[in-house]
Amino acid sequence: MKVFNPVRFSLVLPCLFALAVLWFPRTAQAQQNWHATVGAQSPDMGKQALAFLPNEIWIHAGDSITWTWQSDDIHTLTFLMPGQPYPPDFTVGCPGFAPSGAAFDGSTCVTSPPMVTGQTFTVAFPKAGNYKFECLVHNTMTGTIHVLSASEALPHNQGFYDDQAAAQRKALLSDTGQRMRMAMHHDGDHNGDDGFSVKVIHKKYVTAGIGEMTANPGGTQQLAIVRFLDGTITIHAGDTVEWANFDPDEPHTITFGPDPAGNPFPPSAGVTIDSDGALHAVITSPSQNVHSGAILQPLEDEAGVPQNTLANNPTRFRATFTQPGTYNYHCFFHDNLGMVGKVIVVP
Ligand SMILES: [Cu+2]
Repeated sequence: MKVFNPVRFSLVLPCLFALAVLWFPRTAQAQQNWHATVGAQSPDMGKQALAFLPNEIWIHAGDSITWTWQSDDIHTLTFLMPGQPYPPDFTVGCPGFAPSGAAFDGSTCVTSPPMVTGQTFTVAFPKAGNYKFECLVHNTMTGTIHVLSASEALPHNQGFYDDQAAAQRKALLSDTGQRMRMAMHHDGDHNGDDGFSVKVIHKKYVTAGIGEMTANPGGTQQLAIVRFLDGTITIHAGDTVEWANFDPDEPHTITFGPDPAGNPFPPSAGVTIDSDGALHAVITSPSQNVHSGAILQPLEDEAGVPQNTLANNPTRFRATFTQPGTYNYHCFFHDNLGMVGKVIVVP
């Protein structure tokens, strides 16, 4: 019969504690889970930070990162294979979508599905390397993960990245200055009665989105104001309204009636092109369905790639209203964030 020995047993617990103290910090260091965020927005959703916050993180091989989404504009978190072409359609993934917890080592692409506020996605990084990541919906949203070997020291801790994310979020969402002023200058009735302008067709202007792009060593981030500025306007029958996009990247549409069933980028039938390249529709009734198609800034030209022209990417849409009435419109891409407007046509 085994006899209970109080002296020897009393040594067991302290020894276990000592082992735990020595062992747990090392495993935590060897396989740390980091946290970062995807997107951010103002309370009214009108300002969207199209950004990974922060967008540059140093970790050890074997660590993982959990991203939490913080906007109602959709984003993906995507690691393409180095050199892989940027996929043309985010709905099909890179191709396909990975489950949360997937490992990325550069040999196979890993992407989350498009996600919104509150959703999370974890990626594990088993192999040292420098990995670019991006959003398949917004190609101006990029970042870099530096995966170091376990023997190397890391430059920052989680607290640093939390502070950096907060600072970047604040900087992006409060950044309205110059573009906002330009847009206000752009708004209004430039019909020539100030004595300076050339006499032009009686026309009113609406700003369809404003944006600003910024960069840091980790990648690019963007503010997008997904609003029609002075989007509710009153005009006379026969007047023309011009919508212009001031965003470096985000497409917007001016859509009267239901959304088009298929591809939202081309305009609906009957939309013509003015001699200066702007799209133009004539709207004769509040029940008429008219879709501008996407108005957006042409992408930057790259060496060896055919020039991106205004013909492929109109930045302006005009509509001439012939009859009095109330004409509600919205942006195909951003009406869920509140991007809507109204043209009131009086006799
Ligand atoms: Cu829009």
